[in-house]
Amino acid sequence: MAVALKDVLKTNGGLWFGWSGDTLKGPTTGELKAMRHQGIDYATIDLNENDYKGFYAGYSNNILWPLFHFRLGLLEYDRKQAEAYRRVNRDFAKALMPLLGPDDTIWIHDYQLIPLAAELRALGARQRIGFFLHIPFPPWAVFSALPDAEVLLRDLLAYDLVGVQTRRDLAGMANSLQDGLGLELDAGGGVTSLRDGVKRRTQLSAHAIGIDTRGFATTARKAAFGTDAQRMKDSMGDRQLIVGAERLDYTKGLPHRLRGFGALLANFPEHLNRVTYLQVAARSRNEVATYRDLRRELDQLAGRINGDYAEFDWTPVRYVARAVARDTLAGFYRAADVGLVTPLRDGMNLVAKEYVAAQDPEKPGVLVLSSFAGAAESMDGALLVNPLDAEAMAEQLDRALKMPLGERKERWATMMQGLEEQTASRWAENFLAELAEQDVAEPPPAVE
Ligand code: ADQ
Repeated sequence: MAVALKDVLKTNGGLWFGWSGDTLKGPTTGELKAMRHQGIDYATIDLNENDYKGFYAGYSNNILWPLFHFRLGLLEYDRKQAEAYRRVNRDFAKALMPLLGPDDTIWIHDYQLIPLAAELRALGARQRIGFFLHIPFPPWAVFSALPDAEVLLRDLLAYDLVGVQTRRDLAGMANSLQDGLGLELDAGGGVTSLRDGVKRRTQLSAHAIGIDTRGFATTARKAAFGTDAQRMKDSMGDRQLIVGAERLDYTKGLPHRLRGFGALLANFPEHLNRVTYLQVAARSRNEVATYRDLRRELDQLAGRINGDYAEFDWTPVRYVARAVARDTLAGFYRAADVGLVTPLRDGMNLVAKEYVAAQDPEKPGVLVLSSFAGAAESMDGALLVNPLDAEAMAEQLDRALKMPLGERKERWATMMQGLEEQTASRWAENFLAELAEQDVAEPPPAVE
């Protein structure tokens, strides 16, 4: 995503605005830090520790993240965090407002910043503002669990265009707007609302994010000759390789994947000592307790499978709990016979796309993909699984490991064609083109 947005900014000009990533001990100064790096202008502000905890770790990551991923049992609501979320969005709006030109287009990203347009509108912003949600959008039956559900839905109506990843998310959002606020979609897929006397139409649409397909394929091709990929291959002998990679997050279905792999070894013993599963899981959000618990669960599961099945010369699960360099990862994808991507919910899932882009066209591997990933909507060549069903995952893994070359090539080619059409740059261009088509809301007529 960052690559695509940087390309847009380099081509069209513009400013990247957001949190600096730094957390201050004292009160936030609200001071803007400006810098120019590789042809792009950045303006960032710091957060103080309280705001970091309330806005970022708290409301965004411990309330909105589980909510939007349908995990109501993990949602720990706290009104103070809701206030911090709003306050920080207001502070961002105040800092951004003086930087805006009258004809600027503003594109806001993701769940941390849903109220930003409403806060900008309150300060008088009349520019076109678009919003893209990178994660799923649940229907009202789930979304209504949030005490601030209606407030957040109304925040969406300050945008001219709201984009989500898939048709499923679009249906979720439309359902939430309808049942939560009583708003019906018009024939063009938009809703009209009134805010401070201004009538605005908000277009809703799905724009699946892609990757830099060609760039990633080239990285993978080169990485295959690198020392990391070579060491990996040497250590495998003639065994097959299954690969998984993600942030260590409970939405990614990592324990389910380990159980699925365990079921493969239990139900299809012909794979014993013939296949290795490499899982690379970059630690993430360690300040949230659920993430620490997940780490413990994975350590136990991986240890148990290895204890049960390992031989003196074979470790079934290789589990690396850290980030690895992008080209190393690309080399691992290319070396792997199966890419195993099994989130319980995921907006899109770029690992699925990267795995396919990284394959050798002459001997491509097979993607085993959760039907709950947004990517499943467009990746027809994958073997789909429900990650909650370990036996079914084992069956699909067995099928993938034994799939004849002809079928592998056919499945890969259809997916690769899709990825070449739906790149990250195309995603950004399409979103911005649709935003440019939206009429700017007219101010109310002046009272004589
Ligand atoms: P994420 O939840 O972060 O993104 P994803 O789309 O899979 O999930 O992107 C992860 C990225 O991190 C990939 O580029 C991957 O290569 C990289 N990565 C994963 N594990 C790594 C590791 N161990 N070491 C190094 N790099 C690693 C959110 C949403 C997704 C949506 C994207 C983009 O949750 O659903 O696809 O935004 O919109």
